[in-house]
Amino acid sequence: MKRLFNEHEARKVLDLNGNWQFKLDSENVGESQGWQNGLTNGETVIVPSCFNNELRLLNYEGCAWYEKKFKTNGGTLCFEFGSVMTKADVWLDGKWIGEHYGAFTQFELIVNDVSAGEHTLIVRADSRLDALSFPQRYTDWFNYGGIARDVYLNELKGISILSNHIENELSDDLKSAKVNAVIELYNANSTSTTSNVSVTVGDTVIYNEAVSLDGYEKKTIVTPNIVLDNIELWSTKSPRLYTVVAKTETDDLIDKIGFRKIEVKEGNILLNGKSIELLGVNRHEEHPDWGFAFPSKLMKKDIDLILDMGCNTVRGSHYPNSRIFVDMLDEKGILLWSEIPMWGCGFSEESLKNEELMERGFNMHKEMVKYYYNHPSIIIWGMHNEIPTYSKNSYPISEKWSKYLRENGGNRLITHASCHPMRDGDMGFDDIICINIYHGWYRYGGYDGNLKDWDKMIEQFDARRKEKGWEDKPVVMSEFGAGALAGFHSHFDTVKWSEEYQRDLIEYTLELFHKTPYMRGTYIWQFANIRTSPSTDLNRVRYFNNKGIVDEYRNPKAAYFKIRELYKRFADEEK
Ligand code: ADA
Repeated sequence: MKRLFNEHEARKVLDLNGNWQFKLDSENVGESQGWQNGLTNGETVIVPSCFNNELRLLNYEGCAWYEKKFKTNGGTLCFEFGSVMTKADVWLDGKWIGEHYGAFTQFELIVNDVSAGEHTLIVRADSRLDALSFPQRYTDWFNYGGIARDVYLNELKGISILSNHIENELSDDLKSAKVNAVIELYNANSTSTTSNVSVTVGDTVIYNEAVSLDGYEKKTIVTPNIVLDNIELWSTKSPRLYTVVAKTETDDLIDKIGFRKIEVKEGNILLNGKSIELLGVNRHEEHPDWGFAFPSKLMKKDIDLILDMGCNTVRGSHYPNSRIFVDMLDEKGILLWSEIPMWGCGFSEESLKNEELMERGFNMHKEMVKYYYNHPSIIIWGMHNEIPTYSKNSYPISEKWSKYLRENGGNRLITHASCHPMRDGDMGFDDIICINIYHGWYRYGGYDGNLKDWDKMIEQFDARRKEKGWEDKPVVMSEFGAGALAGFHSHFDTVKWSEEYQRDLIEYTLELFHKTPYMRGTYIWQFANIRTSPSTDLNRVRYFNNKGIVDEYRNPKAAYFKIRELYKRFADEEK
């Protein structure tokens, strides 16, 4: 996949990005008309991209077909897709080779015994949202479609490495780490094969053994624990990364890891044993000109702005972000909250009882853990956002998912973002309690609709958490904010949509949360304006969610400078 470094030196990888043939299928008739055998009268588009950024397709939701011709040496091929929005079906030379559901995680399809020469790869991307989709039809971001992240072709030879997780546990004094690898292997030969398999972390070989697999067999090996002494920790101030190289006689996989410990103690969040206040923003990986096919240069710019504002963390709302973006966070020492696209209001109480739908969500968690496991920057797994957690239907889901993430997700804090703090039934499963509320912007029942509502809420929630015995769980304000139309100013601090109103609301709330002893972090909603969907009834002004601290072209609004002042002061106070 596209990373900040090459994942392979030994393996032959072909870049399948660039020109593809493209054809719209608004009636979904392509398969019955044989488009899987080849597209006629297609037009040329660039992959990766979202089709909604093509002329005339601004609001299109539905199927679109893509075709790419490529040459290969043949043998066993592994097609690697960074993200197809939302359902993908893939054909090779007219033969269906697999499918994938879910817009924001990568997937691979392996095909054996392919002849050398030219071949045709066809992808149908279906962006429709329905009762079984994540998110559901009703959502607050634009539902872009297409092949939004990179596509690569890997030629697999002999025993190949599909994935490699490095599990690690730090000693109490944080000076050494117990490490082992969980390596997923695949034999690309049709006959039984033996190969040496080795794993190196930094300069230390932690595994080096011969392994045998039957023809086309998949096998996962868990290597014994090795203790690494004198390790350097990964932290926000000194994000030390170690290179991990897994090798067989015919293949390799390179990755980076960091050693760090995240935990909660007596209501505090501790990174490497030291209390940290999370100073963050929510960020969608979206831009009106590229949709979710977000260019790496812009990721770098977002990170520069986020650091300039004094943030030490980002919430990847509301889905797994590109791996290369997470690499950048690893490198810069910025903490990340990663979650699946289970967006609130869209999910009804009834939908939580739909087993097929919930199985999809569970699978998305498994994929998120699979691909993002090694990134040290990810300190939080978010289960879901604003679903009806007051209903008994969400309880078994949060119970199952939190258990899975705790047992399989490495050293991370588990949470969900709740907009029902006073009646949420699932907070007991969380390591940190996360609250989304917009007092001063939206009006909530039982509140007056002004800034003073915050003080009342803080008092009420304090009483609830004490009554429930949740004093040890730090509370983080995971969403709050106000809309502002860039360039709209007012002398009156009561004029909503002005830059001043947004700035003053954020100043008020940040100061208040910072001085509230049980609160240990803030994620302002949101970093940049985003496009929203005209087909939902949210009726967003300009069809944008305008709560960005920067506008959609990354120009700062007045709040930007206030946040920079406050976050820098808060960070200094922590020292
Ligand atoms: C919710 C939601 C966000 C956004 C926000 C808003 O909290 O989680 O995605 O929609 O509200 O702007 O109202």
